[in-house]
Amino acid sequence: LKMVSVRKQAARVRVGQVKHLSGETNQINQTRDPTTNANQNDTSHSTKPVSSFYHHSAVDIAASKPSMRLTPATMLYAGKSPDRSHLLRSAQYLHKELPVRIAHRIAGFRGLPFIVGCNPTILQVHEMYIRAFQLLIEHPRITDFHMERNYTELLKKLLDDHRDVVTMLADGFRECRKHIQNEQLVRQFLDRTLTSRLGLRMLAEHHLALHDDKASSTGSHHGGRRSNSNYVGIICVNLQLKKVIENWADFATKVCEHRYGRAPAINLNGHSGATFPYIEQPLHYILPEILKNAMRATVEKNADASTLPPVTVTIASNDVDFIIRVSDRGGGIPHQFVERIFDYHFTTAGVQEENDDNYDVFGAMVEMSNPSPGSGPMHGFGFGLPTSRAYAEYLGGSLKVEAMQGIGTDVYLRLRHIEGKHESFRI
Ligand code: ADP
Ligand code: K
Ligand code: MG
Repeated sequence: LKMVSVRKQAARVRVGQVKHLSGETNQINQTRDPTTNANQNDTSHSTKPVSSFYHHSAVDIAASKPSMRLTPATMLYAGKSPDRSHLLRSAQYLHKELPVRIAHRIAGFRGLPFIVGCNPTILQVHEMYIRAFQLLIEHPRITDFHMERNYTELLKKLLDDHRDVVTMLADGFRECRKHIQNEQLVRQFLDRTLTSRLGLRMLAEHHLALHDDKASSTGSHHGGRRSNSNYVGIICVNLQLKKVIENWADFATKVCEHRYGRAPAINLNGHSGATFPYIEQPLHYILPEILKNAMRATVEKNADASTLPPVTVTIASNDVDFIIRVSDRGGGIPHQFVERIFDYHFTTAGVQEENDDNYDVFGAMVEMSNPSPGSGPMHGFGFGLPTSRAYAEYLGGSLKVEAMQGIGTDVYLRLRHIEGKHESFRI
């Protein structure tokens, strides 16, 4: 009982903290909250104070419900109908599902140790989740296409508002790490929050993309990247893995050249003709991180050599999964670090890197569809490997690193096929 009341007290203090941070004395008015630009021009939704949701039973009720994760196959087959009713059904599913998932995340923030939950940056993200929850549950049920349009606009806005969440969490946890003894706690919270975010964004983007499918099939042109017959929502029905890898190899090469003045070649072999249905999004996160790591190690290890040994990417695809191996000759990973490379924030990047003006967590990750080489960082946040592994595992796969100290490193990314022999993953 004592524990419970301590928790309650802590929660109350936290509410006070939010009020303080947002500069309001009585309540946080979402349209005037200076700590975030969310909802600033939004007049269509109620202006209930965020703080009211700290005691709101709606969060608890939603958090007690299980999440309904979809298989990509379900998304694929539910993704087309001539009368566009699939758009309604998709929105109705999200309308039910998103608040549940967000409530789970809010419960995660509430469960953080007090000293961590108080961190201003983490508190700000916590607040963004509450705000999103509020907007989503207050949206009326979706019964017609007009409502569906409204809802889609809301999704777009939320995707945009939450764009920097990973950066903010990385900053926040870095700031309060000195107070945390329990590494496992950080890992668990970030793994869950980041993978849940990946799932949420994939679902929301899938819904938005279903609209685009329609637009392109009626003849409007589409930036050239998506050829409409290739996609159902975010699912590419015949993904050419080699092409995706090549694109990110180009990107990583440019980042590497920008940082070091040169970059190793990247060779591709194995099943380079493999084509299958898959979702590109997670690859857009994982591939640049692995490739940048391999290139960095290669350049730094061979600083005095006139030629750089190439990075070799090997593809294997079978009826269960596909595997991408990235091999470099960057000297491997020193024994004393091997256990730590998957810790969030662990990096061997120097202090100098941190003072770099380009220091910005995920140049590549945030702007995945529109990367701007040279603006993203080569390394330095220590998020590349843990985030990539969490994403791979979320999708029923794995990420393994095998270092040959003195020679180089092999990274194995294994992902399950959408329509493979084994049970599919769920989003
Ligand atoms: P960051 O790249 O920001 O340092 P990562 O999580 O991507 O963070 O990697 C963590 C650390 O693991 C790196 O700082 C580096 O020391 C080590 N590492 C990762 N990949 C390789 C590799 N291919 N070769 C050697 N060391 C590596
Ligand atoms: K790391
Ligand atoms: Mg990295």
